[in-house]
Amino acid sequence: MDPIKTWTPEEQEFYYQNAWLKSTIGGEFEQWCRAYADRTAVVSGSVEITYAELFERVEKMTLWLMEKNVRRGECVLLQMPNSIGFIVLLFALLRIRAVPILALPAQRAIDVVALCGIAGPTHYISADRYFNMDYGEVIDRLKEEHPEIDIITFSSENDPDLLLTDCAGCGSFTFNEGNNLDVAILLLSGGTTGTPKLIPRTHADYSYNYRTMAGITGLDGDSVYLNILPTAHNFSLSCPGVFGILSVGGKLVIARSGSFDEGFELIAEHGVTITAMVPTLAKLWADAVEWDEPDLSSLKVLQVGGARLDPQDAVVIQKRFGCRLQQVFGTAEGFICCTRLDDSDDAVVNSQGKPISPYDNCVIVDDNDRPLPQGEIGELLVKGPYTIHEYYRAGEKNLTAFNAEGYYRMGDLVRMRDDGNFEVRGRIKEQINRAGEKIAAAEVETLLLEHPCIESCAVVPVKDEVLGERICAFAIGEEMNLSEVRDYLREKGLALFKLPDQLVFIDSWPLTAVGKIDKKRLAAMGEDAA
Ligand code: OOB
Repeated sequence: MDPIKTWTPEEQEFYYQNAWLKSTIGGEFEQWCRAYADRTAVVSGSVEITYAELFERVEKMTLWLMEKNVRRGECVLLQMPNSIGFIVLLFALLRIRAVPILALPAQRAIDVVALCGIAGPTHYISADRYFNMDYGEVIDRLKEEHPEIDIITFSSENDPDLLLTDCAGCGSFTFNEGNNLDVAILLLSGGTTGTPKLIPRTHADYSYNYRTMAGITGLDGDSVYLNILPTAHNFSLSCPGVFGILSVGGKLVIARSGSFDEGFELIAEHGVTITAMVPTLAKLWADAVEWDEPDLSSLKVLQVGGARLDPQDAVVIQKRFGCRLQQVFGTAEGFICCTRLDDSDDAVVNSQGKPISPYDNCVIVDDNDRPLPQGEIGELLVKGPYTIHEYYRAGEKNLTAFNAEGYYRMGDLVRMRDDGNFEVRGRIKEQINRAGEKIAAAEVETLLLEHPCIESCAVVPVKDEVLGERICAFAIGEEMNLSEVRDYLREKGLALFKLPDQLVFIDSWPLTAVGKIDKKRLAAMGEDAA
């Protein structure tokens, strides 16, 4: 791995005194497993393993990966569905001090190939199939374009729960702690550009992230966390997520899907106390509660985040789930804001809460980066003990993503209420938030422009009852229908969640005063055209 830009020596000294530990995540993992050895660590399907068993599996996996030439300091691209195997692989890589790049299961060949081009991983590790995804295409493309990468694929046919118990290497492994300001993990950015960006999170900052969230959500050894969203996403990995629950000796329950049938059963069976969802899913489950009447009495906290939650939905969701709602507004780049369990109902329903760390620096600025007076809406800039200073190997893109003082530009429009809670009011980055999944308009536009019938195009978010926002593509050119366009983009390898939901052909572009395509007008036109 190349070195990355982190905190100044002064900041480091301050954070080591006030926020960070000296350990790495792999070292902390060993401490948890020793301290909570006999407790249940992970449940998946009919399998339950204790912390001691989890540690043993990770040790065996570590040796197995080393036999496959996985090395300290090298990147390894992981694209695994939620499973015990994923958790075991993740900790094994962290103990070797190889750097996992966490691709989402739904990402396809273009993304995976692009990520490999940037980070140069030595290995790609995935399952062969996952729901309607077949990784054959990804693997073929990788073999063609990156023959230097070793590919490891696990068959879900013989091992449907992806327990990966067969991966047991021989010999012994000596764990080597090392510097905890090294990169621990590379997360994927939601993206605003055509190519994906990699977020380098260090051991010190990522650990601070999950430990702080574990404290705020009141986790302890009796807590049971249900993992529904992709484990590779920051929300479910570290806010407090998988890492947070394991850090306190609680129980992690892995759901196979986002379906409420399965979820309700898991909550009742395992006494789930906390889970995290995106608004769309929370709304769906809240409706199902009405007619299914599940036993959700063990639930204490329902975290909802990743996309805007309508206040009216917040009220209904909190009532139907019968537990405390926590709104979470955060980013994989670091900064997290959330409502607290003892906040007023007004704050929980109408705001996205406060920063999780007293050391987060937040500024709300106007178009010229000038700080705005209290109460006004502007772009949120952030800096602090767990927010990155640059994307990995992103060159010029870092110049626009951060300002001269090293603040990360969230691209979100926010307002701070008088009680100090943030309200997310909109977005300036060209991104579509489709049910919590982030799509860079530029990525879809670039592919559309390659079609011979399309002369010019613009992709915008359009308000949607079910998805929050849908992807609407506007185009000038020879008319085609939506399914033709979707087939074409699918053929090009675009992930299913990034395919346009709506297509509108127009004759000329509405323009802003400075002559840019007026995307706000387009969004309104998309709403009217539906
Ligand atoms: C989470 O992380 P990302 O990296 O997938 O996306 C970050 C972006 C934010 O900049 C914002 O545009 C949007 O997602 N967002 C929200 C939101 N939470 C995230 N917009 C409105 N309301 C919210 N509550 O999405 C993420 C990471 C950690 C925890 C929670 C969410």
